[in-house]
Amino acid sequence: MTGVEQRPYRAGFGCFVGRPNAGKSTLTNAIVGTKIAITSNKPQTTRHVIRAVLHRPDSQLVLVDTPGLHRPRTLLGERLNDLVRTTWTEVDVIGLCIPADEPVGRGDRFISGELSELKATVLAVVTKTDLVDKRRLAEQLLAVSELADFAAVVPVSAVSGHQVDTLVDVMTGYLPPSPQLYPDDMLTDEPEQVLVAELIREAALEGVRDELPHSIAVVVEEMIPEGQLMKIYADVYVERPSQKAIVLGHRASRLKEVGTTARKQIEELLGTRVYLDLHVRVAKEWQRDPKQLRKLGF
Ligand SMILES: Nc1nc2c(ncn2[C@@H]2O[C@H](COP(=O)(O)OP(=O)(O)OP(=O)(O)O)[C@@H](O)[C@H]2O)c(=O)[nH]1
Ligand SMILES: [Mg+2]
Repeated sequence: MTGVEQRPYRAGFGCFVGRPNAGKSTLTNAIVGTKIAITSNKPQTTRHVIRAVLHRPDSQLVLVDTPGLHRPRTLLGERLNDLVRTTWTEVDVIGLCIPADEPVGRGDRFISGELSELKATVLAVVTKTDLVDKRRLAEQLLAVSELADFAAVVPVSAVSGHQVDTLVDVMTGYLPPSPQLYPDDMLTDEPEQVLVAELIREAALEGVRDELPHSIAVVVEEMIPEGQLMKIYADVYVERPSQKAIVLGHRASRLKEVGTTARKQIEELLGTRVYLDLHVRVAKEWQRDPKQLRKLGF
């Protein structure tokens, strides 16, 4: 024996859960080092289950980004919560995300109660530590650790990068010994059309308020490569004509801005020049309509 311990290769699934806006998607992106999930300061930004893969020489951590768990008010809300709960039963390690700058609340208690029933290892992640001072952080760590019997409590900032590697080390430690699950170069199994639609939705969420963020859905109808150019045709759905007017803006000026912002992001993602054609359409009350939900991919 040389005294050097041979560590087995580990691979498995992890996910972050927590209230809407807790910072789950931002943290997922920070860990894999690429923008895979879109983020915004509006609650309930994430609507799909997105897998993002972190490759290390001795491990593979597959992070499943899920929507925030919330009290559903629509059929869409119910579907999203179902997605979250299904994911919980399929992962090895779960990080319950609680922002450092908000008091531990009923929502957090409710979620941590549900998690205690699962077979996965549950740890607490105190997010957005860059927003508070040391004293406040210490208080929050204490409050969070009193919530449940967590395997660990890890403070982290996805924005400054503070402790992101530590969190990965801790999560990886709870993965089972296993062969590699995804090929070396695979960052996500999300189809390109969906990633593109999400980048458009992220741009469309910028600057809109109240109910409107929830009413926006985006579907990429076509992506046609033409030489060095990718032509993309996409529909932006809203629920009412009045919302369509807001999304368009005066003489379609707002939609133009959305298109410009999204196009830059898509060009970065695809590594080609992009021509982006956006149409705004009304799909009446789609969040409550099973047929329309299916059409929009839920
Ligand atoms: N200052 C700071 N802001 C953060 C950090 N992480 C996330 N945020 C911000 O918090 C907001 C919500 O982040 P998201 O990652 O979209 O949150 P989420 O939990 O995925 O939200 P849902 O998908 O709606 O459930 C965004 O405005 C982020 O920029 C952080 O570490 N520091
Ligand atoms: Mg999210």
